Amino acid sequence: MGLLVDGKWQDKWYDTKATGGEFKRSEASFRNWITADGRPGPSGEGGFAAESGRYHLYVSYACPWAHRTLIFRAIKRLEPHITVSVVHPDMLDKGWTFSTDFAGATGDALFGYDHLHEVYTRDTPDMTGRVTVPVLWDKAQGRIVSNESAEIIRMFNSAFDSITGDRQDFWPAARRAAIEPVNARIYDTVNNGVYKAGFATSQAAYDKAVVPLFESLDWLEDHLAENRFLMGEALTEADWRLFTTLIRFDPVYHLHFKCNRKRIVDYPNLWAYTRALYQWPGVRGTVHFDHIVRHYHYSHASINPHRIIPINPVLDYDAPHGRG
Ligand SMILES: N[C@@H](CCC(=O)N[C@@H](CS)C(=O)NCC(=O)O)C(=O)O
Repeated sequence: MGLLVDGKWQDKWYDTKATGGEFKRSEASFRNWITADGRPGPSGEGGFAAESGRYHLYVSYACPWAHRTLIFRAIKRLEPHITVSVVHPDMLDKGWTFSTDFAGATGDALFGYDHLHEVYTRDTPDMTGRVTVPVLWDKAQGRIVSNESAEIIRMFNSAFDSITGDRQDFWPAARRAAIEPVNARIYDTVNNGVYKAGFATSQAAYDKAVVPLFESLDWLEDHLAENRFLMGEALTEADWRLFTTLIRFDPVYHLHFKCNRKRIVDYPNLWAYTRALYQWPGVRGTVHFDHIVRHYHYSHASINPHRIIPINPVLDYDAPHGRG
């Protein structure tokens, strides 16, 4: 784990000393948008028109943020139009790598690089910042479009609709105002909450993260008793953003990140909801438990110094969910 400083790779772990033991996630650095006609999106520059075969996605199957983009690529029928490279699950001193000695790790299909940081410096030779997945690459201009998953899923939601003919809308204009506060709470206390609990290096920082995490899971459990999805009958991006954390919770976060008041299987509604989303057409194939379990336990030496991969519960995500 490390970062780029003036285009050079430096092996450094997150510095939690300056923040009283709290893990602070940095902002993504590339924020352009693919749009149907190449006009600029809400941030960044224009010139990224939706075209079949033009864009490439770099992902880790382990990463919940990258997983969102893979889900949208699958459910919006973008698989024939956007190519993918999958990094190796081990993120060690050189960061994400393109080693292929793990089933499903593809290597770098575009440049044959060994490390993901080389993709970042191909765009910005003197880049300073973190090297994260997902990365959306424009083959036509030879540059990064975006490395912010929340925005990549919104591009995938609509920019390619006239190419794919798929008009499903997971971010409908009429519901955006209702989706935003739900996303914000889930991001802060659940998606990022598990990381804040797991990477905390003080008791106070851990407590500050883990208590709101379980308050939010209790709230979601109640909400899902009355509602099929977070926004009622409509399946939206808010559900997919929550799902990638729920699917990792029992195999990883419960033990590795010390989020162990309860497991998802202990919440009847959340557990059935997780299975319903897992069984949604196209989604199962985006879930790779081998990468998920290996990545966290093997990569975070500060949490699991002997890199022992735990046996883990056997969970049946294919069991009938009874939620419509
Ligand atoms: N804001 C980014 C966060 C992505 C992110 O933090 N990805 C993690 C993997 S789960 C990563 O690549 N971390 C490497 C690092 O921080 O050095 C997004 O949602 O796209």
